Amino acid sequence: MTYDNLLIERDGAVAVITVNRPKLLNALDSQTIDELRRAVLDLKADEAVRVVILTGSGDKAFVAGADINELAVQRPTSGKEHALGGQHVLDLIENMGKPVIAAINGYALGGGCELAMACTLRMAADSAKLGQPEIKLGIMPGYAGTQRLSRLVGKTKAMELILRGHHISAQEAYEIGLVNRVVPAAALMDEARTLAAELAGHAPIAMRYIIEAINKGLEMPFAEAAIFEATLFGLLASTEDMREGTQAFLDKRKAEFRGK
Ligand code: CO8
Repeated sequence: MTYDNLLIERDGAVAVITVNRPKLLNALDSQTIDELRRAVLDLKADEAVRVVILTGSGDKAFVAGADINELAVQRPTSGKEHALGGQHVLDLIENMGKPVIAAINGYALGGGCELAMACTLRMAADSAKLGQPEIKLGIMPGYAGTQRLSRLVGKTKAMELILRGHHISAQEAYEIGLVNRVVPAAALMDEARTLAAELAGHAPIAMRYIIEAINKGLEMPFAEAAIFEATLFGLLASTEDMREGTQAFLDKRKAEFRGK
């Protein structure tokens, strides 16, 4: 599959998607959103890929938002279609069934912050800046940022970040629970690859069900979510990986998970 605005690299069980429009700080135009959709579906279907890293090209930006050149000429109907199209792609990322690590190497603003929030885990360079500055353009988040940000950091912080539209540092993002970890900028990709390698050694079906239990379960009443969890737990008992994992512990050896 070929892409104009993405770079895809495969290294064993880990794939790296790089949004590659550095002159526009990796802003997401419709074509890039569609390329992301195709890349995510391709990597989801590829059983050899167990973990994905998502990052931006260059050292200045992860993604500086939706492409404002397109936003400037949108009409009500096309605006809604753009927002729904982007939401669909972010849903695909969130529910890909494999951990997706956002390696936030610079500005993650607007649609860029929304993209990072759809990822399973977020690691930020200490130089990164995050925010939802849409209000300054007379608009609001459209890739479900009002919802994901409130769920990740709580209503109080989300209201302030989205209404003020200011940028926050990676350290502040860590303190409010928006990112999992802050690392020196020069070490970001090495750290992301180390985490990806760790996760790639885990049982893929168990990881898929954990992501599903947390994502879907958070939208359910607690008691139903707990039953959903128990059902997925039960399903794991049918996997070779469960037998391998438990037997390896008893044999005092390292488990080799095959995703079966
Ligand atoms: N879209 C288009 N072009 C952009 C964008 C963007 N989001 N961000 C930066 N660029 C361009 C600049 O215009 C500039 O282009 P040129 O060199 O041709 O003048 C180039 O990238 C470099 O940017 P700057 O010169 O501005 O670099 P600075 O270091 O001075 O500033 C900033 C960096 C602070 C990141 C600044 O570029 C900025 O504020 N960018 C805009 C950030 C923003 O507002 N993002 C939110 C956009 S709205 C959004 O994401 C909504 C999502 C939901 C949409 C749903 C429907 C589609």
